[in-house]
Amino acid sequence: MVLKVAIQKAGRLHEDSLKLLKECGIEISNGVNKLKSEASNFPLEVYFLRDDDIPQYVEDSVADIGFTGENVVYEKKKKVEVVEKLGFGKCRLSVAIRRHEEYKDAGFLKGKRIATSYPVLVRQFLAEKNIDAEIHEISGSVEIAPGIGLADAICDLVSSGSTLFMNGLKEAETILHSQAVLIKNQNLDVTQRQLLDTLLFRIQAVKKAKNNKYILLNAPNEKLEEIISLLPGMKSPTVLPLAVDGWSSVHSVLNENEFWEIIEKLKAAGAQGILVVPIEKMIV
Ligand code: PRT
Ligand code: ZN
Repeated sequence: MVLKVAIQKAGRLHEDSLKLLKECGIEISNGVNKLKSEASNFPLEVYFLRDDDIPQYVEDSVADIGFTGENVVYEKKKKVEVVEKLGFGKCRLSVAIRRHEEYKDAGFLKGKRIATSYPVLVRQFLAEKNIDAEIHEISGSVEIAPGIGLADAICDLVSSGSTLFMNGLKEAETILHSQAVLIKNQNLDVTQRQLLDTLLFRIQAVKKAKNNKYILLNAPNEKLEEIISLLPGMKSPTVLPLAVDGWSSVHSVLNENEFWEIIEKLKAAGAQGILVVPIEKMIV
């Protein structure tokens, strides 16, 4: 019995999807040019597909699970379940208009022509706002539509914003925040579910490790109490005596979000020789 996973064949999610599997200790034999590949040390088969097709293949049990963008999952409306956000492929689906125009709210779109590759999500957005507008579905290069007079506005994926800028457009409103997610078929059997749980356990350990850093520092003993109070740690920080009298080495784990703030406070409290080390896996 193997678990069949669908990942993007080529494109923005391909490398990160393979990298995540690798970080989970899963070795995929090369052969990206093939449709299918196998893991040598985990009961996993990898199918390389177009991102847009992945929800359909997972719904139809051609693949048991898949890595694809939330934008694709919600646009395609297939019967699949989102199991886990994967932390890469981050972008947003936004309405954009010509740079010199003013957008106060979605009322701007009333009676306008909107070009997009996401007709389902745009229609849903317009319905929520109670706005009548014309949707022009196009499959690529949506950002050139206003320039050639095909549309008054667009709705497309944005990450850095440079594509919009280069086409004389500006982002007006975000309708969806998206990232790569793991989706699963709704009818997995017991063995498939067990394999998925094993994979998920590893994915979560990798994700958690990425959001945390291991920190080591030296502290004068009279400042230890204050320094320890600044550190969360997994349980509590580790404190070891240094070879020099009156000093200790303190080890702990810090979350990325509060990292800089705590480092500043540690320095102010007298911590020295602060080392910050990436964590590879984190199991709590
Ligand atoms: O062949 P296949 O169908 O598999 O690939 P594709 O061309 O449809 O998809 P691809 O590889 O471009 O994107 C795959 C997934 O990556 C998307 O479904 C999103 O979930 C995610 N993603 C993240 C993005 C972006 N960021 C992104 N910036 N997908 C597309 N873009 C495009 C956007 O459409 C626009 O043209 O990049 C341009 C904007 O980028 P910025 O940086 O200029 O703002
Ligand atoms: Zn695609």
